[in-house]
Amino acid sequence: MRHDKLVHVLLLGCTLAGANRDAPAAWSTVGPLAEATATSDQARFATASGAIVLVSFITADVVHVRMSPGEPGREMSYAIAAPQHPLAITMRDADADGRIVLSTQAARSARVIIQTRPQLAITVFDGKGGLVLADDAARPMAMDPATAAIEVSKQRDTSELYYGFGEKAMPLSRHQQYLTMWNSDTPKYAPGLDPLYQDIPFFIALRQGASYGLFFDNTYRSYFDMGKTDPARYTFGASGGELDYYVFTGGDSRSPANVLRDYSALTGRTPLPPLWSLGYQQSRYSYTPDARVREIGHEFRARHIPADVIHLDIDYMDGYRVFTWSPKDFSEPQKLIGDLATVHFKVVTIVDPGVKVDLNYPIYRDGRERGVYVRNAAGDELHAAVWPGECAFPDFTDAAARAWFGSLYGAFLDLGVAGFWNDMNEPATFPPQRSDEPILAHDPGKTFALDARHAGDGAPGTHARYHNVYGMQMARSTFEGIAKLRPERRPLVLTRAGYSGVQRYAAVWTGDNVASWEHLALTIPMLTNLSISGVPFVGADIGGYAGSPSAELYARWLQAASLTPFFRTHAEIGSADREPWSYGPEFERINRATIELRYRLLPYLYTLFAEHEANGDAVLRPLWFEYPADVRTYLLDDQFLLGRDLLVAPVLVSGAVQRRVYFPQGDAWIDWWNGARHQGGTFADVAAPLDRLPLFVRAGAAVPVQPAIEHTDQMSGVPLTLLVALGADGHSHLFQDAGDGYGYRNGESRNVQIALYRNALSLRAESARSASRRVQRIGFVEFLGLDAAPKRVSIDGRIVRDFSFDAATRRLRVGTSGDNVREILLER
Ligand code: MIG
Repeated sequence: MRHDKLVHVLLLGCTLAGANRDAPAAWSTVGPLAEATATSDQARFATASGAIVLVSFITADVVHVRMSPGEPGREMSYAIAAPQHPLAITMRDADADGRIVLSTQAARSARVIIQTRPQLAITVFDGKGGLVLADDAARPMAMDPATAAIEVSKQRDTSELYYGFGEKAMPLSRHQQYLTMWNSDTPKYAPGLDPLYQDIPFFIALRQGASYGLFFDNTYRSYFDMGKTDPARYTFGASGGELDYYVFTGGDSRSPANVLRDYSALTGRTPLPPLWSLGYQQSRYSYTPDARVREIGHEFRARHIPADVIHLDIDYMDGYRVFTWSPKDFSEPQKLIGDLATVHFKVVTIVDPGVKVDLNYPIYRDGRERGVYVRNAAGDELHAAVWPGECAFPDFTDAAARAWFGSLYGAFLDLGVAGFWNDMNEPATFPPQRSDEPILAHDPGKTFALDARHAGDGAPGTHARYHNVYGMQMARSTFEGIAKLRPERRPLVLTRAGYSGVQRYAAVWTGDNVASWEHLALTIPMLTNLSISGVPFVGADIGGYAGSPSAELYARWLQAASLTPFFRTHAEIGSADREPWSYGPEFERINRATIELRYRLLPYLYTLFAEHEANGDAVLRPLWFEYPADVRTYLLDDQFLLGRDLLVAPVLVSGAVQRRVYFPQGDAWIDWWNGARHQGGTFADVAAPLDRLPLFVRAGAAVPVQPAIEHTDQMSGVPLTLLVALGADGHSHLFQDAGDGYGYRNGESRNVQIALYRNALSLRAESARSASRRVQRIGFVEFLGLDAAPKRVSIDGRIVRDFSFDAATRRLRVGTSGDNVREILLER
C-alpha cells in the first residue's frame, strides 16, 4: 500500500541570530499502520512508510514515544540518568474507527490512543481522562529521507503557554517563539538572540491551570516552533536521529511540580553542593598576578564583607595551557591557595577544553599518544584555534578521554584548588578570519566541522550528532574525575554549555551577559526557566559581564542575585573594578548588607538544595510554577520565588525607589522589612529605597536564618533563628549536615520538622545518627506580622518572659531552649 505523501515547506523562524535556518525539508509522512505488536512493556507500530513507532510507559504518568524512519537503533541517551524499567502495558486492538488504546495496569494510568489511519497519530490522556496532547492530523510525524530530518506537530490551544527550554534570552513564556537547540558561544547576546550556550529540549506547558511536560531527547540541531508559524499548532524536529520524546502528564493534579519531579527523576538531579559553594563568589577576567588575588581576599576580610570563593580566569595559566600555572604571575600557586585558605577563601580555576598543540607540552603529548582527541573526517586530530593558539580537543563522548582529562585535575586538587569552571565547551573555537568577510560575533562556524568524528560511547557519530552534548560530557569528565580523586568531598563544577542531564554534574551560569538594566531584568525569565528545566544551581554574572555597571546598577543586580542559587560577580577584561567596595562607602555599606542577607538565609537555601536532590523540587521558581491556578502569574517576569516561602521582587529600573508587587492568590505574604501583611491576589506599591530588596515571607512558613557571618566556615554551632510568618497554618523543614562529604546519605544529617497551627508553633528535631560537626540549634523564634505584642508567650506551658517585640518591624523575638518544642504559644 502506498502511503499518503504530504510535502510541506517548513516556514523559517526568523531570529536575530539569522544563523539557525533549518534547510527546507521535503517531508514524507509516517503513513498508516501496517502492523501492531507488543511485548510486555512496549508497543511497536510499523507503518506503511517503513517507520517504526515504539510506545512505552516509564511510569503511569510518563509516556515514551520513539519514531524512527527505519528500524530503531539501540537505545542510547546522554540525558537519561539510569536505565529505565518501563511498566507492563495493556493494548486494546483497533476499534471500528481504527483506534488502539494503550495504558498500564496502574489504577490511574496515562492512556495513549493510536489513531491508525489515514496516518498514524498519537494522543495522550492523563490518568483521569483529561487530554494532554495530540498529534496534529494535518502535520503527522514525518521524515525527510534526503536529509534524515524528522519532525512532528501537535495541536495547540492558542492560550497554551510554554516554559523551560533551558537557557533562552526570551520572554518568560515561550509561546509563539521559534527556538533552536544548538550550543553556541554568544558573547554579549542581545535579548531574543537564539540559540545560546546551553540547550535543554524540555518544556512545561500550561493551559487553564493544568500542565504537562515534553522532553525531546535528540542531540542533533533541533527546533521548536511553539505556535509562531501557526498559533494552532506547535512543531518540533531535528536534523537527524529519532523523534524520541517523553510526555509527562503531571499526574492527577497536572501540576508543574509533578512534571518537574518526573523529568528530574528521568534525567537526574543535582547532588547537594558543598555548603561553601552557596556563599558569595568573586571573579573577574582576570585577577592577576597572584598578589592581586591575595589583595582581593584580604580586602573582603578587612571590610567584613562576607565571601567564600575567588575565581581564577584564564590568565593564571602558562600561555593558556590547561593545568599549568604562569611562572611569572602565579609562580607559587600552592602558597597562594594556602594563604587564601587561612582567610577562609576557596579557589576555583577555569579549565577550557582546548589543549594546546605543542610537542613540548606533556599534557598534549600524553593525550596524543592515548588517542583521546576528536578527529576530523579524514581521521586526523582535529585542530582549531582557541586562546592558546592551535588546539586539540578531548573527545568527551569517549569514556577513556573523560577519564584521562578527569585525572588531570589531580595536580590542581593537590595544590588545594576547590572547584572548577568549564568554559568554551559548546565547543567554541576561533574561526579563521577572511579579509573579504565581516567578523561575526555569533559566527556559526565557531565550532568543530559537522563531520568531525566522536566515539559516542559505543555509538560513533559526527559532530552534528554530538555537538550539543560535548559541554555536558566535559562537565561530566570534570565531575567524575574529581569525585574519583577526592571521594570524600562534593565536587563543585561550573559549566557554560550543557544539555538535558547537565544538572547531574554542574552548576550553570548564563555566559557573557551585558552591564545593562535590560540584562538585569532578563536574568529573571532566564534563570527561572533554566531552573524549571531541571537545573537548580544557576546564576548570571552580577553586574553584567560586558561593560561596567553604574554603582546603582551593580547594587540592584547584587540584590536581585543574592537570592539566586549561584551567586557570583564576574566581569570582562578591561572593565572597571567591580568589587562590592568599588563604588564608595555608601554603596559598600549597601552591598555588604545585601551579601549579609544572602548569608543569613543560607540555612534555608541549603535545605532547598537537599529537597531538590530528594524529590526534584526547583530551588528558584517562577510564580506560575507554584500558582498555576492564578493566571496573573503566567507572564509575571519581574518577581520570583526562592523555594516556596520567599517572594523576591527586585528593583530592575534605574532610579526607582518603590515598585509594584503582585502577591499570588492562595497565600498571604508578610513583608520581610516591616511586617506588613498582603493578601494573595492583590497588588501593592512597596517602598524600595536603594538599600532594600523587596522580600516577602509566605504566611504559614518558618524560614531558618542565621546571623550575618563572614564565610561558611563560621556556621558551625551558630544558633539559628526561625522566622515564622503568622497568618496561616503550615509545615516547614530544616536540613543540616556537615556541609561537605556524603555522610548525609548515611543518615548523618539532621532534619527539624516545624508546624504552625493557629498561634502555636511546634518543633521536632529528628536525631541524627552521628553528631554532625555543623549542628546549628534553633536558639530563637521570630514571629512576623504581629500588630501588637502578645499578652503572653508560653513554651510547653511555661510562661516566657524572655521576649521582645519590635513595633516598627512587627516582629516578636522569643528565645527557645532547644529544637524539640511541643508548643510555643502566643496569646493575643
Ligand atoms: O572567549 O575566560 O564566558 O566568563 O571570563 C572568552 C575568559 C572566554 C568566556 C566566559 C567568560 C570568561 C572568558 N571566556
